[in-house]
Amino acid sequence: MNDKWWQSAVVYQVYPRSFADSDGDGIGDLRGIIQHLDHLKELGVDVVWLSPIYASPHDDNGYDISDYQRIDPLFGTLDAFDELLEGLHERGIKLVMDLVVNHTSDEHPWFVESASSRDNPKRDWYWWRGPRDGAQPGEHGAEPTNWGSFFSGSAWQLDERTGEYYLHLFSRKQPDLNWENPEVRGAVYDMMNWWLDRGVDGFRMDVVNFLSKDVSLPDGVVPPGALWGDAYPFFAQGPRIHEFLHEMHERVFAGRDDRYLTVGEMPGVDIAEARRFTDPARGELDMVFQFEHVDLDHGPGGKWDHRDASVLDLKRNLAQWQEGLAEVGWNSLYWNNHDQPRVVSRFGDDGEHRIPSAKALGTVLHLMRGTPYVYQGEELGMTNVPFSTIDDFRDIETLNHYAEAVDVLGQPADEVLVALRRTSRDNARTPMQWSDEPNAGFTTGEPWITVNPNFPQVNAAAARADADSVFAHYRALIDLRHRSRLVSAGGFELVLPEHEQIFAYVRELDGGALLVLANLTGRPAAYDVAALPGWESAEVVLASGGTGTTGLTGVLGPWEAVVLQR
Ligand code: TEU
Repeated sequence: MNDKWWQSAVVYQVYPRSFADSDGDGIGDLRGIIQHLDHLKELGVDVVWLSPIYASPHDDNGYDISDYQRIDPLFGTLDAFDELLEGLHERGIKLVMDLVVNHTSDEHPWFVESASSRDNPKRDWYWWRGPRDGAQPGEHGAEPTNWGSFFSGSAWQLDERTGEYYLHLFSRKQPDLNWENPEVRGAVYDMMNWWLDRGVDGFRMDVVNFLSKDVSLPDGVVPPGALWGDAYPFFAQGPRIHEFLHEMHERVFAGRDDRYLTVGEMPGVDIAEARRFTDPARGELDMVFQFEHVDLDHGPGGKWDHRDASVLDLKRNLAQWQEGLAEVGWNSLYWNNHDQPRVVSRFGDDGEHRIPSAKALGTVLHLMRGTPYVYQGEELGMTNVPFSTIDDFRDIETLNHYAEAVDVLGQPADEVLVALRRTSRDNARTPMQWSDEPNAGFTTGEPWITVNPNFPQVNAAAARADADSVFAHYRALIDLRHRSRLVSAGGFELVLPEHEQIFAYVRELDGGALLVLANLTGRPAAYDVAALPGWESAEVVLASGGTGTTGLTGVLGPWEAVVLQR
């Protein structure tokens, strides 16, 4: 594969609600982002992915869109948007928008029309079905299928007026669009072209592997102890998904140059499918977000059911993806986004070893093959949040889960809270910590969600002034990817594969090689230098421990990471 620009690029995700508030209403906005562009420039990222800023009732913080071509007044205006785009482009940074077209808001005019009567011309733009055979609308168990929503409860909502149910894989305010209908697809492609013509550089596509459903809508198997059937086989990688994504490519990107980036968010996708989605010869997507490594600490009961993931689990899984996409396809590399708890609290150590563990995790991620994504605050080693009561949470998934677990399943509230503190998406959504000023410098008003109380220690002003900070280390990692084709294009080989503490791999290209060695535990880790032949006198190009690192010593300190080149 010829080098593509995004192989040596790093993407930074901005979650606008929590990035920076310029007008004191407690909610981040576009001008707030504009005021902090130099932070991104200094970090050295190539692309910003902006989570949704479109008009929305904010049932799911903007992932419920009521107008794809308007900016929500909470965030600003189209003028402010153009200014942001210009400010980024002036700094050589591209802007990728969030594309949320598996569903709209129920307040989108398309849905309002669709719901207005059974014979409305837009009725078929969404998934409408009558009650199950013989059942009355609204009756217990009358839903057309036994599918559950990601946000608890049934995936079907009865519309009293027309006596039919509509499908919503997420909240009831996020009805699923019917991609079988060519008018729906055409309307989406027009909207995408409108944004690209305005100057944006691509799209991150929300749950894009869910667009094609099995139109017979079968019931799912109900797992033991679960309330709902498992519908995943009927909406993920559905029968027409590759056709739809290829059509989108043809209708939106094919006639343009190759400055754009497309990344598909794909919960549950496996290696074989990911290879198909990203095979350049097929003309679908540039890369995917897969979920296997961030699902490793989920038990049989799903995301709220924690199990420990070992270093072996993590590195084996990441290495499988490296090998699986080695010849064909491309992967995204991420630990964090707005849906995941903070990596330093999850796979690292957010206490004594916060800084070295954040650096070690960043190192092993960034130097693999793929395009790394940094989620706002990750470059500071931001941590999970000590939420005290259910009233501290804001996320619909979290709040609905709490209500269902406590009220329907009768689980003890304090146990459910323990799971929320560990896993809730709100851990990623507290305000960006800019400084040690009130509210971490995020807002002069009352923040929409609590600020992590560790902001006096963990903040951008302190990190930018400290040569040994997580920020400085992320800068160095990004710089290394820019400079080294070993990182952007080299092959990948796992070394010390059975080591229970160390994640180590070699990147090789044209006779040169990089060795990445990281201890992903808080205990010293000894290794056999003889198992790494040829690396004894290699040069250290990057180390998490700062200065004084001297190549292969046979032992790594707690969370120590070192990168050698020969
Ligand atoms: O997320 C899709 C998704 O399946 C999950 O990661 C989801 O966030 C949830 O945690 C599952 O347990 C995307 C967006 O990233 C997310 O913010 C939205 O809420 C969701 O789609 C609906 O648009």
